Amino acid sequence: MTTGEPEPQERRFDHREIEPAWQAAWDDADVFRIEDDETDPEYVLAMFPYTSGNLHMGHVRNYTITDAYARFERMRGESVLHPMGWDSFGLPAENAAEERDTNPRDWTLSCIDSMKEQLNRMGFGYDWEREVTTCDPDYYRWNQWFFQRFREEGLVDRRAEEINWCPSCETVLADEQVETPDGDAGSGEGGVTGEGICWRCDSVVETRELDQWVFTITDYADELLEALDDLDGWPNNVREMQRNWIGRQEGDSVEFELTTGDSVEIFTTRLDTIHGATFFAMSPGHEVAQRMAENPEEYPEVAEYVERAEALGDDEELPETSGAFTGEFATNPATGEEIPVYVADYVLEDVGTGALYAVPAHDDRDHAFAEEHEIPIQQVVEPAADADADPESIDVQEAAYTPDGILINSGEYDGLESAAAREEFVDVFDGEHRVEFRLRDWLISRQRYWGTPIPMIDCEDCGYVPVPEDDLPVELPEFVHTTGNPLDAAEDWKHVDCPECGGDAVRETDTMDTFVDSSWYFLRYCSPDLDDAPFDHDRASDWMPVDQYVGGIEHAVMHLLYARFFTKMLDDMDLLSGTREPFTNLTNQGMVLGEDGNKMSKSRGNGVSPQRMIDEYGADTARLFTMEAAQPQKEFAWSPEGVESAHQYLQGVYDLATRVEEGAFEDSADGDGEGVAAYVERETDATVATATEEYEAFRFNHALQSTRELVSLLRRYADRDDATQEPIERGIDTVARILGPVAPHVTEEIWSLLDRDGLLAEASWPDAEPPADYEIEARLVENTREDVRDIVDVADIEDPQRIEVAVAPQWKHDAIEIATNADGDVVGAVMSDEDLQRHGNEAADFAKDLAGNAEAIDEQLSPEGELAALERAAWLLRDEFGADVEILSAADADDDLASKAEPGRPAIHIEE
Ligand code: ANZ
Ligand code: ZN
Repeated sequence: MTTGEPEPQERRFDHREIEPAWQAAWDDADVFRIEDDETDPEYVLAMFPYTSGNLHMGHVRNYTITDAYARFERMRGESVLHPMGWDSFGLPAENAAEERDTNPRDWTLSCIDSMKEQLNRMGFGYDWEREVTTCDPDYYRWNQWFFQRFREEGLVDRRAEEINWCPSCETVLADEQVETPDGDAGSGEGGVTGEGICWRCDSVVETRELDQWVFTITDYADELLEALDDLDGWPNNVREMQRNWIGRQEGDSVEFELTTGDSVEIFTTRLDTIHGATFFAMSPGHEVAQRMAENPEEYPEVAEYVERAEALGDDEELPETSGAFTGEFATNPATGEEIPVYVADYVLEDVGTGALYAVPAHDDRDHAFAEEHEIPIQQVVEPAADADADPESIDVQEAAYTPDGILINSGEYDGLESAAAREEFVDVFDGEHRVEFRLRDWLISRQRYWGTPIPMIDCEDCGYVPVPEDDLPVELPEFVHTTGNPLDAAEDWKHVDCPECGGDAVRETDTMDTFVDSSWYFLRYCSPDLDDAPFDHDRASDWMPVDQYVGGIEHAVMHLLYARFFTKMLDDMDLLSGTREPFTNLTNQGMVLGEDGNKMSKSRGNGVSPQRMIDEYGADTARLFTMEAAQPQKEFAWSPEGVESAHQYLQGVYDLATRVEEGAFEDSADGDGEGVAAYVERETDATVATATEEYEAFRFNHALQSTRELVSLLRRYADRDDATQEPIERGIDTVARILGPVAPHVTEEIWSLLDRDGLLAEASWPDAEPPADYEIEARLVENTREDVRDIVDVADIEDPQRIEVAVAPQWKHDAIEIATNADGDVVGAVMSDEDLQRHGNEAADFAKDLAGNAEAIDEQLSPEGELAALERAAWLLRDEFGADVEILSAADADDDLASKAEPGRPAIHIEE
């Protein structure tokens, strides 16, 4: 800056003006549009929103991440597919329609309008020509089409399932429509087996068995599980959650004879322990237990226990050790002993066969149960010779010993290893080796209006007949306000002629689970308007899989598993070629917490409205703040100071750009000024290198931090008399490009101030040549500055006049080199070097210092390198302390001073 003038006022941008203007400019230039003939673009995708009508901060964070990444990739020359759409079916729209005297369609479309406007105000760059809306018949017709194709492939089944039924409304209720008697709406509690009441009429809800449609996802259980191992781009916790959900268990089933006369099949993963079975247990839902419960005269305790178990809500359970003795016994086929039979809630109905033999000596839950019910504990496995545990130290009366080992107390099988015993026992006890999954088939029937009608027709004579392809889509009829399912009430819609015999028939009135919609929307983006197929085979095969998928952890299991399942089915049906997995890389963004550190919520009143943020500070500030606050995966708390700081920072960058525009700096500098300029250039290069690496690694906050450091350097430089146009202009140009993906509007404004061609959104990412040895140099400079501050501080120097900085001589560098390569005897190795011997005691002392911490020695620059680096940075010391600064080689420095210098740690002398 030229001298003597008064400090001009900071120039500020007005986000209310520039943000809409740049959004319009991007739109006019079709920046975010991607052509159909593009080959394999970078596919960047955020989970599409449910159409609640309101964008919340979680959305803002999610969508800022993908938008920033998409813009970054575009600047790097990639063609980028970054689409958006609406997950727009679902129960809340029906509720809203009931409350507001409208219908789900109009309600949903108005929500979409308002959310789209909010997204656009955030400056997110989507290819809106690819917008996908799941409640649109042009979309959901393909759900129906898939249903028919899957059915042809044998992947659709219809079977009896338990559902909630309101006897007075005469309708099926979703779990969310069942309330607890004290009015806990939508908790799902009291569903199916509970004492729930109907949300509409307060009648007690019954359970009924109704036939429901399922997709047989279990056919793919093995592949869905195994392929997780190769999904390296996914977080481990998500893969683990899917593994648990699929829950593969390999074991054996064996029949036990009961004194009731039943022959009951059990499932075990530890058939080797069968000789140690001291009781038998089955779940309250097991058919034998159910039969007993229906006979309270003979089985009063079982009847009472089963009733208690059935009264539990979905996420309630009885104590782990609770159970009822049936009075009956089972014969242990291994020992011929009679063991007591219990009904116990810890045995789950839908795992294995719902019955087990229990071995308290080798299973924790069985052990706890045996202690409570005073059942004998019999050890049958002891640690193998090579195990960590000592056989003598095992006391199974105290605690179960659960690992595999060597059989004991097992008659002729003593001495066998567990694994070998399991293999042998399957034959001996006439069992069957089985692989069991926890995963159940996917029940897609929903007894609701606002979803995709299941395209089947029920004919008295022909049974279920598919709606012919030509008649698709089966569109939803007008919504009517009714107590039951509006589809049941839609008489005109419901009654049709059977497509096969022409006789009287009725449509299926169930609609599909909305997870069907989200299982393939990412494919529809490839060809959103196609009207003779769900998506273009070639294009989808080329564009898929999604390269970067970002969304909430709440979708770790269902949505992601269903989408994987769909992709595999479609690939097997040749609708895709060679795409077995939909999402290569997955990021789950962390939560945005309220200022108080709690989850944002209406009831706490700690929410922050994106609307208000945009009005007050602008989209750029909101985006920058959320991206600076933490790495995408981490949660962070909202902070008004953080928002303010982000805003002031952007204003500062803008102000500096206006000074560049005005040409407020010198054309050229000489001497000192040249060195300073070189330093700024080097820092600019280094920032580019760091930012590139960090953006690639999805650590945007690190990139933004180093950009902030560059900006503060540029501002300090700009305040110098010898500041020249060129390094500042290049610096600001670079900052604009690096900040562009995160704060796209103000950086466009800067771009145009700098008089650059075209739009920043379409400009190239800065070149990323990292300066040689930058890290080492930065550390040297930082340490030296710290040391000077410390000395000034400790020696209480008020006005330093002259600062001498001397770098270490070559021989110390040589000594370090020898020390790092020495095995053990560092002093010996150093002192056996002839050149070093010449430095006598000084070298010996230095070697002793090194010996203490040879491993901890960092890599160093050469003495010439240190000299050059410190000369470049000398101006920082000069500006900070207002003193003359002299950087000296060891030879030029005073002997005393030079002798104190070490590589990486120059010696410092300060005169007052
Ligand atoms: C006898 C046995 C002995 C078992 C032993 C374990 C250890 P993990 O291995 O925990 O994943 N099981 C079988 N059906 C069950 C059901 N419906 N509900 C709850 N538990 C059930 O699960 C496999 C074991 O869980 C099986 O092996 C069975 O207990 C129990 F020393 O059988 B085991
Ligand atoms: Zn018929």
